[in-house]
Amino acid sequence: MDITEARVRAEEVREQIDYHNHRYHVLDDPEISDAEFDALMRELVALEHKWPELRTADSPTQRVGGALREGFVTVRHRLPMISLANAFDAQELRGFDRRVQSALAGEKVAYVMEPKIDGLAISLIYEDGVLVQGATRGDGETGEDITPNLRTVGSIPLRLRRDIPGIFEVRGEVYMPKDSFARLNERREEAGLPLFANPRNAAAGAVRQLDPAITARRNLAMFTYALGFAENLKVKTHYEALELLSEAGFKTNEHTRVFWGIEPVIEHLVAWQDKRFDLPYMIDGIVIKVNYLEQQERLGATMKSPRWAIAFKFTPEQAETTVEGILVTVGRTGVLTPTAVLAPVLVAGTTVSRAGLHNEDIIREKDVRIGDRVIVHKAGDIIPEIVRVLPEFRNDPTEVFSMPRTCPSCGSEVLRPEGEVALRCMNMACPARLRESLIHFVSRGAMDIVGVGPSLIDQLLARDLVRDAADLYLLSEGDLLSLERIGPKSAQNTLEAIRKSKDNPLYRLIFGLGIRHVGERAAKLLAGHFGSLDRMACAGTEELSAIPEIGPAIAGSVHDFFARDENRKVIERLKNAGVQSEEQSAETEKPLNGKTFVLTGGLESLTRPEATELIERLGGRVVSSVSKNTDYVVIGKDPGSKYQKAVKLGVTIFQEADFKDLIESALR
Ligand code: 0OX
Repeated sequence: MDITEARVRAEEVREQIDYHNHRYHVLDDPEISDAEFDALMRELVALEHKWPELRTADSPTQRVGGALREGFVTVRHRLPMISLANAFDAQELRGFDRRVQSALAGEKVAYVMEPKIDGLAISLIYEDGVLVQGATRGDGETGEDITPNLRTVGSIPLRLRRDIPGIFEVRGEVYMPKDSFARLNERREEAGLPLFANPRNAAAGAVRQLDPAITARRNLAMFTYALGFAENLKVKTHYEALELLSEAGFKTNEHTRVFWGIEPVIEHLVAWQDKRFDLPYMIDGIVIKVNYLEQQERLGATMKSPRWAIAFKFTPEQAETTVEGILVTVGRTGVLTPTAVLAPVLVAGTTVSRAGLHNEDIIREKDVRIGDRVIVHKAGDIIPEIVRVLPEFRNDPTEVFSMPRTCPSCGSEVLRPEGEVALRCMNMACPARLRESLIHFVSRGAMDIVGVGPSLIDQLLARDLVRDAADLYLLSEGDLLSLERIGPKSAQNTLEAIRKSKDNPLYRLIFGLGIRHVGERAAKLLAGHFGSLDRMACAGTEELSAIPEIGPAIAGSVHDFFARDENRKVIERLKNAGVQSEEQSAETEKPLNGKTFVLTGGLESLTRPEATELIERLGGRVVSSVSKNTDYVVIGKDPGSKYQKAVKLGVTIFQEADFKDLIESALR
């Protein structure tokens, strides 16, 4: 391949990546697997690596990296980013409508209702269709330039899908989906870091990272809801503006509706009271906007907010209940976690009967005591928490809660390691720790052993059939049949799932071992670096912390883990049981992974079976007929109708020489 061909191919791949990125992040309707998407990305990275002059600012490869910065630059908004006035009940909405009507001399008014996303307002600027700047709202006049961070957000197009020349500004809200927020806080709790109170704070923290690679991992998204500075765009209504945004490749909210007059708007609000909890992102109200832009212009704005829009704010969902007890459990790393047991109460759509108290400091700070009346809410609509105690209801003398000084499971003394907020049971053989370690080992992100869950593990422990993870691989059918509620069929399935897990990729085993601070991502980095558990076990902290993204905390705990005899023994036994502890030449690493080829005509330098063998060895697939899903058609002498079809469908065509180039560069 020469540079001219590479340029054409790079653009082709970019178009495909943009297309699939849009399907995944904006339409929520992917057409290809992650592995196929990764393969496209790798092809583009390879092309841009070989010919750096092909790298463009709007290339999808620019989403991931970005250099570390020292601070943010302030930018002035072309048009101020004003905020919305609030309404809290139907009467206030009717007041808003009266003001609108009287300013428009009683004209009929159509209103657009859209969910009010609880995130951060952002402005994006495109120049001739390419994203050139992304900034925070700041004080409305000036904000901070956070372009490299926003480039990592999958639902923000790096180039527009519609031809819009000149300067084009859009506005919207960057947010963190509820499930990403919950996972982030879980990981932070495990690492002993302070938790985010809600998805908005978590998103704010993510976009203000000086290292865009961190933003990239926080899984942010963006809804756009308005045009900013946009000349020569002929739209009459706000709703049309949203349609235009959607065509240009932005994510707009699917729950947007238009109503004539304020009464239907008020009626529709009722449905939202419940519906909001079913959304995968947090909303804190509904925005109501006058639909006709010409009417918007006549209404204008006050110093603070537009007269043509208002935010109906939901009252935050809180409920009152009683703390019936405080339960202390022991996690797999030995951390003692207190949880408040509550009299069941309905909050944000579900019944809540537990609330995490995190650690002793937080219990002291909130002064939660058994028997207290408390206000509860759900952080990010999902995680139940005690907001505050109502001390006025404390009548009987109550005791300040203290964490136990011994482990509630094994009775050994607990310690509070220096600089940590958590108490820990240090006994490696503690039954509660063992139980949690096993549950973690078999869990989905780790060894993913379907059918082995907490209740089976409890039974296996109670009967002394397992004492560590390696014992799972020694279980017999008879062992399983001796347990309650297990028949021959389910025993067979369970044994099969256990057996299958032996061939898992190495990172799953590393993650499953439950080494402190080693989450799924660190496990992948370690597996990628060492390629084998034995090599990893021999590494010193220096080598470990030299791996990009592996900090001293992870390096230290990996080193400590392998220094312990009992851990080395379990690993030896896992290996003896046949569990893979080496990285296999992973599917995902093959250069032609996910690529389909069609061969047509006679090849001169190699036979068909040889060509097929080469393609398959590199992860590709050879199929017999050409379709729009075919990646390459290789043509030899006297190609048949497959060649015509490839031309018609626009599939990339390789002459034999190109094909050999591709194979050679892939084999290197
Ligand atoms: C939101 C949201 C915020 C544009 C004109 C005045 C305010 N958080 O979802 N703001 C606006 O509108 C801006 N719309 C929204 N949907």
